[in-house]
Amino acid sequence: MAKHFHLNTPLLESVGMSKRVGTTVYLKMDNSQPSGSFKIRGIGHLCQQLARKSKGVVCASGGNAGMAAAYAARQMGVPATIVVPSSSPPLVVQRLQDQGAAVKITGNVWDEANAEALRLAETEGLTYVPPFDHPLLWQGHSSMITEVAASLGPSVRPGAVVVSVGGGGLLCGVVQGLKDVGWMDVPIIAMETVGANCFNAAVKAGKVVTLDDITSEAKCLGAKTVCKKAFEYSQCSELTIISELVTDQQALQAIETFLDEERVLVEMACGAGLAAVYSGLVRRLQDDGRLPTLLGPLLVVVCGGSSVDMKELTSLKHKLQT
Ligand code: PLV
Repeated sequence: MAKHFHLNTPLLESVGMSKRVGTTVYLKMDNSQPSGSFKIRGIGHLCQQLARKSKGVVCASGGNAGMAAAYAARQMGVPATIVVPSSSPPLVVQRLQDQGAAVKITGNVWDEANAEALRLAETEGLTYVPPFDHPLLWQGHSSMITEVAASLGPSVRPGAVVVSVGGGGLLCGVVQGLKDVGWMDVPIIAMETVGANCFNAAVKAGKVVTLDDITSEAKCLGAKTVCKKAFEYSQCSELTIISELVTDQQALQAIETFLDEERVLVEMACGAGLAAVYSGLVRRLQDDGRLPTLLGPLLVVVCGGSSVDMKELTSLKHKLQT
């Protein structure tokens, strides 16, 4: 069996983004992972550790954690059941089935699908695969930063890192990776959309809180409660984590600009991160003194995502009227 299920992804310089920010922007292209997103790093690692002899895995997902679990399970010859909320577009269900998974649609948002996945794990004796809240996931995700450090070489370090936050697993993995390579002082810009803002709400409240509902179209950011570890990191004085929000319209515009300029289609969860550059947020943070005026290279994690195609993009444009 392969050592890892994930790939060492390209680190590309973006001319268009660099022009906008006024510093070199590097894109970590995790959209090109097998399964379509960074999720395979952590989930592949977790499945290799916990599901080798499993009679089956079960994962609740907005889509991409499920895609990664289904991919890893197929590689391991283990059956996969993925529970998705009804808010996930039909194309996600199709793609999961194409990956060989049995798909169950339960509840309206991820938290409800997760309750069903936990129930199935219990009653059917399946291995539960969490999408964002587990140390093995964070360890797996941290490989992304180790790869970036190797690509950039010892003389270059990022001025800041941009990530999207759903349940906070990617953020925790990035923090761990930054620690591993000695970049703990590099500021992280943690991006969410309005209406899928559980991390921002926790930072503002000074404690983990649960959102009433997910009203954003970025359904893969749609956990109602951020994981405890991500919140703890936000309170850690050795780290600088800047929590910021964009609107769905800004995330969608970012997807379109990214498609035009980089010729890559990503979903809303990733668009939220890209919007940090395209909406002018990074520049604003510099103007406000929250990031240095002379900023070192900006690292943007292109987390990817399978919940998008041209039809879905058109439907989002219609819904959000951009
Ligand atoms: N998506 C999870 C959680 O959904 C899922 O089930 O697929 N970018 C993309 C493309 C994602 O799919 C996700 C998470 C994130 C970013 C955020 O990662 P997280 O959850 O580790 O903060 C509810």
